[in-house]
Amino acid sequence: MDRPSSESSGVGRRGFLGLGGAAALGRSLLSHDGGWGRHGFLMSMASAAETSGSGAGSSGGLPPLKITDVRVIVTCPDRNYVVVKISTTEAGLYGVGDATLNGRELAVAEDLKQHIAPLLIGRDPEQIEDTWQYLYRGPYWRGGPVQMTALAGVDLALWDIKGKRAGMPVYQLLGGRTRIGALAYTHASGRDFAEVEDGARRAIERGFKCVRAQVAIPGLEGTYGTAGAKPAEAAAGRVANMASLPQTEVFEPAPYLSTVPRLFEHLRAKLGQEVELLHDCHEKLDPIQAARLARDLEPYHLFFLEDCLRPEYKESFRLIREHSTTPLAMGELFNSLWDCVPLIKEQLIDYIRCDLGHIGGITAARKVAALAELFQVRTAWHGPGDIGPPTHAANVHVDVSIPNFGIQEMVFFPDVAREVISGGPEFEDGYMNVSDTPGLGCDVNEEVAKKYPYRRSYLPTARRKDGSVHDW
Ligand code: CS2
Ligand code: MG
Repeated sequence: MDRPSSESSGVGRRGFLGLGGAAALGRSLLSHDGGWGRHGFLMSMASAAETSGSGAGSSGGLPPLKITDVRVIVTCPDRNYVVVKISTTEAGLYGVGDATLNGRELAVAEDLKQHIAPLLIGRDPEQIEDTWQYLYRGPYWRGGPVQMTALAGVDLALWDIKGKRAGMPVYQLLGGRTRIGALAYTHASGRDFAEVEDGARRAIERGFKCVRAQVAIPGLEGTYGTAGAKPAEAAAGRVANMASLPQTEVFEPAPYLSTVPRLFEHLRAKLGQEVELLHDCHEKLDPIQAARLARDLEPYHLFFLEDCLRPEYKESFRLIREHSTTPLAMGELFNSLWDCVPLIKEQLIDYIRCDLGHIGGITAARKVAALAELFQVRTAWHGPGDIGPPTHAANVHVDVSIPNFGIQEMVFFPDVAREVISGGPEFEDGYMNVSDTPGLGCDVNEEVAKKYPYRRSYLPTARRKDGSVHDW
């Protein structure tokens, strides 16, 4: 079946979208005599070659746009990052996204290079939702952290392009500001309570109003979240700490469950009530253990207790709720929008903390945020050192444009990382903010990136004292 080109039909994909709706579809079908039924039209919708259409584009009379190149930059300035750079037919107009998945960087990079880039060349970069749906549902094998991280990298780059083209920061495209900045938290960790207290005091002096506290558990080597006396941002998996094979940490619930409430008793006694305190369990607990911890922490009024349970056990949050009023947060290991639904609609959590970089980017996050809004759940997007500045920027663009923002985790990137990936949100007096630079506000220097080739690295794994595997 011959497919009329958009030039010959005069009603290309953009023309259809510009007119909008069924009336335009009818007109476009009627404008062809013979040989071009529904299938032909849909082929036309899908055809990369026809995305440009003819005449004026849909963006305020700007000419149509096509994707010309998708570059995947894997670099290790301080730790590994995967950057997606999407170029367009407009000279100098490109978007920068982040597709970093700690420990599986090359899997995402290959997915992007081998499977996704060919699908993007020739597409209209302004059709973000359509591209998201196409990449998510199109391949049949949907979901999973690798594919959703790749999709997030593309999504961020496309929002960046749209913002640059519109001459607006992305938060404006999302509906404009709802707040002056995003309340931020940082990490304080240490070998004992005094070290954690020192870390928290340093954070407070720096302007933070909210601090996540983790302490080493006596008798357990290298407990998660503790990095000696170093501030977390200086120790969060940098190259110097990377092992070429995973390190093994030891975890036992009994000493953990008895130590953590005493840590917060200490911190409240020394720091007072004003500072907001948080704690991350990192999916290590069974339901009844999590319920006990949440109950034991009640007197210390945490901002939230994070990721108590493994991501598979959403219904088990009911048990914690039955026993405690400590606010709960969950979600950094989710990679599907549908993971969020039961927790939100049953109000089993207070904060949804997906990783925008692993759940499909801004297009996914704004749906999660909107669902959460309807159930009085706030956002607390994952903001660790192992996702790159474009994802941190995306976090804050969403944060400052939604009504139900809660809190934003953040890190200070080292200078060497910023040499490669510049821009991103800034911290000031307890809040994160983005500038009014059009797009997401990040850029990548490909030449400098080449100076820092990929280095294989793994997150640690955990075992119980009896040698059996535990969740990290
Ligand atoms: C942590 C992360 O930030 C957090 O809440 O759980 O730092 C986590 O350890 C890493 O993202 C894992 O790579
Ligand atoms: Mg966490």
